[in-house]
Amino acid sequence: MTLRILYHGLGMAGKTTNLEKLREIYSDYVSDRIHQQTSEGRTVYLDILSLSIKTRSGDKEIGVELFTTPGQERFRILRKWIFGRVDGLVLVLDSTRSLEENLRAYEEVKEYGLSGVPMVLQLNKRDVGNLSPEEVRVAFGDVPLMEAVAIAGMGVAETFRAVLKEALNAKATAG
Ligand SMILES: Nc1nc2c(ncn2[C@@H]2O[C@H](COP(=O)(O)OP(=O)(O)OP(=O)(O)O)[C@@H](O)[C@H]2O)c(=O)[nH]1
Ligand SMILES: [Mg+2]
Repeated sequence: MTLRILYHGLGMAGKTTNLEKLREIYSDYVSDRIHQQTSEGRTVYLDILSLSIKTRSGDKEIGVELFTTPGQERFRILRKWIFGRVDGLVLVLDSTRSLEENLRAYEEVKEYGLSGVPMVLQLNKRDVGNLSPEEVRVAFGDVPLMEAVAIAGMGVAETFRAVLKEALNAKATAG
């Protein structure tokens, strides 16, 4: 079984940083990795981080492919391909941007037909931003919400574990 987990959010929200930190945290489990970036460090096509992890009981190995959407407008056309099959979604919210701006990223999720995909929210850039978790909860309701400082690695593994759990639960329910 391979699970595909998409990190989506506004440009510069911290999607690539999440994958970078996960690559460090799960370095023993990394099977492959692609990162294509512009000279300014923005993601061009996408990042892929491929992990091979064991279930809690240790009897099964599952592949997890993590990928991010490129935030820059000029790469918008690529997103239709990227949004193909997705088992779990992390919506990376940028605390330095308004709720309205962040909600635009969620509109894209719906536009691309992913509103039924298991989702968790990551409220990133807690070290510099003011967007409040309460405000986010009002907008999104009962969706799991993790606060993070991705550049410091805080909340990164927690977010990953949360989305993995949601994705696995959904798979188990679907049979
Ligand atoms: N202060 C602060 N900066 C962060 C945090 N997370 C990421 N950044 C910075 O924000 C910038 C953008 O981060 P990326 O991870 O490249 O963002 P992205 O969402 O992949 O951006 P695109 O690929 O262009 O869509 C970088 O300079 C990061 O170092 C955080 O928690 N706090
Ligand atoms: Mg990126």
